[in-house]
Amino acid sequence: DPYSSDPQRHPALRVNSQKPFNAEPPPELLSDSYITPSAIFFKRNHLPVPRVDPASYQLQVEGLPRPLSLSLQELKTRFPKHTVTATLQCAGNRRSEMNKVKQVKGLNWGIAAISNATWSGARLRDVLLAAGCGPDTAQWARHVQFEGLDKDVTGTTYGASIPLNKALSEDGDVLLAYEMNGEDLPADHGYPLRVVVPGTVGARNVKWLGKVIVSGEESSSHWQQNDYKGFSPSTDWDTVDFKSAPAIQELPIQSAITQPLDGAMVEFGEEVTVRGYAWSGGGREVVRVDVSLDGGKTWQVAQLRSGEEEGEAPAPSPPPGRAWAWKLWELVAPLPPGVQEVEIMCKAVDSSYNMQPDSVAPIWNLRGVLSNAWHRVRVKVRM
Ligand code: MTE
Ligand code: MO
Repeated sequence: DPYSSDPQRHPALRVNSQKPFNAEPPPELLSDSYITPSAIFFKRNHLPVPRVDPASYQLQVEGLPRPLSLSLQELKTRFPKHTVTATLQCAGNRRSEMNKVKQVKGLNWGIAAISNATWSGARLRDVLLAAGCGPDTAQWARHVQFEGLDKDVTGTTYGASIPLNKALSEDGDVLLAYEMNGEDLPADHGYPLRVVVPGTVGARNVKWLGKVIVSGEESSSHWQQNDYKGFSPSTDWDTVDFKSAPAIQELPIQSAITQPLDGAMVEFGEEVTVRGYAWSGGGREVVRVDVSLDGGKTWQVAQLRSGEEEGEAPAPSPPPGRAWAWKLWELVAPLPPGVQEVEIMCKAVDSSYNMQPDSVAPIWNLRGVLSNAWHRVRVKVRM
């Protein structure tokens, strides 16, 4: 069993698939802490977790004038340590809502294939510069490919790529991370080294990183070429042409309600506390979350939280274009009078005034990715 050396996991996780291991935390745990504890951070593995010996580990850096082979020690000592708080979201987060419209192919994620952590490591930019990346490189190179050390039975490794300009940008904050939440990366999250590409879809944040290749081409991997792309609702598996759509990089604006849960009971005459998360890709800051308790007739603006402690002074706004972390939000409001059931909905707005679509059908796609319609939960009122 290639999965026999997979690590132990937290029992609170909701398991979507055991082998490979895919799991998300219960939504109400997600909004309990601004920084998601690593143990309940969502886990998305395509393959068995490789066990990597940190003493003999070497990262290969190829495609540049001075190819490098770097030990973990060299990565930690030759390059300044940089820390970034960044939210990771799987392209398939909230896929289950697409499944309700029409069957899609993929893991049936709820609303918690998203989590927020503090990552530390060397800047990818610094490593590429050390390998001789310079003005000449931009003449021919466009992409940075990543290869994981996790393999399928045929020996094929997980792989993905990002645009070279994201990797080289001083404001891109792309990390070769060896720490998550102040500790060594856990096995499930890429020990000993992973790429963290803030603002970019989970799939490009390659774990158990073995190789970095600067190239004129995108990664040729299945996950870059024939997966993680968006299509029209009318595209089906007979007509889909994966070459016709770009690989997902930055994700669109997203928000969801983590409390109350769908189907919960609330007491008549009491106020209801609505909580959730909101995040946008590409470093676009969430500037507002609107919540409706009456099916969208009226909206109230939620309180946004971008720090750990309730009542703590809010963290200073990140520089424009570098808002990598989510905001948690809360609204306490009376229930509308005279109703037995309430539909609560939320929608977020980012700094480019991007907003979420109101319904799923117009954004439905065969792979169930980019599911970011207004999130709705129904609660019953006990009279
Ligand atoms: N990297 C490797 N090597 N293998 C993988 O299966 N899964 C990707 C990405 N990096 C994956 C990988 C996907 S699709 C996602 S959403 C994120 O890792 C999930 O990261 P997490 O498990 O740390 O939450
Ligand atoms: Mo993913």
